[in-house]
Amino acid sequence: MIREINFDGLIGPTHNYAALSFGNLASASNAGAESRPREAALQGLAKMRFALSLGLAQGLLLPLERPNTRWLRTLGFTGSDAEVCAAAHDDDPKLFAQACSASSMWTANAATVSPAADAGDGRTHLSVANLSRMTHRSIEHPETEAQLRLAFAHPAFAVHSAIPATFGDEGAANHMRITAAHGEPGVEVFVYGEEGGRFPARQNRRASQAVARRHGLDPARTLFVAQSGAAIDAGAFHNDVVAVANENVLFAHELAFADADGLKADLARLLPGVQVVEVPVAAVSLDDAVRSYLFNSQLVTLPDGSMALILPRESEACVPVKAWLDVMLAGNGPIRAVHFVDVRESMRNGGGPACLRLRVVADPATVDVRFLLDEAKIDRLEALIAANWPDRIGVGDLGNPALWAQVWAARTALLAELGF
Ligand code: SUG
Repeated sequence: MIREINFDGLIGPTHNYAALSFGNLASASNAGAESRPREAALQGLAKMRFALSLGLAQGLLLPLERPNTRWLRTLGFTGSDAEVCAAAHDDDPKLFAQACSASSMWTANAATVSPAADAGDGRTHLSVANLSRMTHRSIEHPETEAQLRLAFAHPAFAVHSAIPATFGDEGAANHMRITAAHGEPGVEVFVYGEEGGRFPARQNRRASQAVARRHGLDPARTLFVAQSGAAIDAGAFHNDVVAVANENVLFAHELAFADADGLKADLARLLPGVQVVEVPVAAVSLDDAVRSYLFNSQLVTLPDGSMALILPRESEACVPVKAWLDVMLAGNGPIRAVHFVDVRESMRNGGGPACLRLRVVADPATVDVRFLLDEAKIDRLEALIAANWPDRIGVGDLGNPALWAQVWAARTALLAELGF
């Protein structure tokens, strides 16, 4: 049966706060804070467990190998893995922090996915994102690609390598799909940023166009729309910080797009049943939207056909956002329930519930079962994380050889547990 599967990134044992993402306000403001990798991974798993309890299909992607000695070797460091790490840390602590980042947890940036119903050849297409605008993220794509080729090896899928780094591509975080139902043909909306503001625009229009071309999308049902400069300047480094779509519903901030009226008119023309739930700036400022991550929520269709939002707790704590949600629930719009989850460790690096998952519309029977989750597997993963993930990492700890040994062993234990 075709359904939406959420593949969450299992939060890796090197999760830390190194302030690597310029333009991501949470990442910058937590520079140097002590992280809790074990807590972070358990929070992520609790979210996955909650999604399962709602009757949704849930998968996972694995943390990448960090510290990334393969990358450091390409930069001239030599010797054993520990020698490579020690030399890199001594020579260039910032570079070494980039090699240590657990940023692959944010799988909304792993790839852009076009379901089979939209693609010319009837296959589900995944284009691995190059993430070339941030050094620590630009090193994810080779391992991400290897993993996606395993998970989606079935002929129902086509996995494409990252496009050339010249054009920044940040994956599904800048892509939305509006459709009557997940398995039906949809309108794909690619959102890009224009340079010239105070922060980098991470998604390039030509990257989006290349992905659409490679996926064989119908140009008449594909839209390319610009993010508003005001949203990027307020810290919306990806479109999914100010908008999210699910089936026929687009949930967005009034200032998310450069031309919101044009987008709404195009959607109404292409999919007459579309419903736009727009939050006015008068109710929630862009600053509050970015601080609370209201739109970085998972908008999901439950088995009874109704829609619910899975939001970060920070949305509940933000007074104007909570007030707006209460008014929304009292009305008769398409979103009928809200649930708050604790993903604080990820949030402090700018990653909310939606950043942590990659949506793939497919038949779960065509996915490598090692990447799919059930309650029993979550139990086993929780025990493994409790036993192997570091409790805390301060930025000063990244140079500690005992930490490298612990995190490599933790990942090896994870791969063995999952049968890799
Ligand atoms: O790319 N943060 C990530 C957060 C990604 C969120 N994803 C989506 N919006 N879909 C980023 O900026 C911070 C890492 C650090 O500073 O240590 C970081 O990479």
